[in-house]
Amino acid sequence: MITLHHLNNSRSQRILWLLEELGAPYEIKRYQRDPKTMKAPPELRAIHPLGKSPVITEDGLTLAETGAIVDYLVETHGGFGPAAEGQMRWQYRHFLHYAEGSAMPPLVMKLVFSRIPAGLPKLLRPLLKPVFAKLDRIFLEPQLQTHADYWEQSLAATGWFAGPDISAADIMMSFPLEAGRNRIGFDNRPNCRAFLERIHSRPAYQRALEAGGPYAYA
Ligand SMILES: N[C@@H](CCC(=O)N[C@@H](CS)C(=O)NCC(=O)O)C(=O)O
Repeated sequence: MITLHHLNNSRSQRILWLLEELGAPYEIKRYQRDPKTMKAPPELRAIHPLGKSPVITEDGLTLAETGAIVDYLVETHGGFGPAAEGQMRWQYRHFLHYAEGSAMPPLVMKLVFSRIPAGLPKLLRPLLKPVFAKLDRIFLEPQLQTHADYWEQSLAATGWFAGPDISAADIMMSFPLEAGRNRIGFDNRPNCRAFLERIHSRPAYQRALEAGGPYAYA
């Protein structure tokens, strides 16, 4: 039986969703973020030295990192993997790695930049706030727009990221798009909006939400 070490309101929601899509038996061990720092509690470090979620344990295996867990679940349970042949197979691999490797870092930076000014000593705030605003404008925003344009274009052919049907690549990409809806904006990106509507209406997605508890991005 798989145990999912699930941190509330986190990337771990994707693993719950995949488990529900695959119909794999699992149990959840819950961890709550510190409401002030948003950090995971120290108990998660006892499971994996990085202390982050998601982590799964099964039969003596402890596995962290969403993409690796997705690979493990697709391989051990079948379904939601890449198309059998052709370029889409590699498109699937691309999005599996791209989601955390390239799309998430600037989205996380955007969140951090937006929070830093409020955490600074009061006297420094008026001095440093414009610095972060400028960094955001010249460094982060253009990158985020490039990523979101790429998503919009990638979804144009089929509405999915790697082929004619939903795959684990779409599950990996759900988190960047969910975070990107507010941090980048999809007003002029109908394919991204439709993707989110399509995934959010899936019964397995809904079951995963019920199992995982409050999730700010859905
Ligand atoms: N790239 C990793 C990121 C893991 C990660 O940063 N998880 C966040 C939740 S979204 C976390 O555990 N944050 C709590 C903390 O850093 O203390 C993955 O996809 O698994």
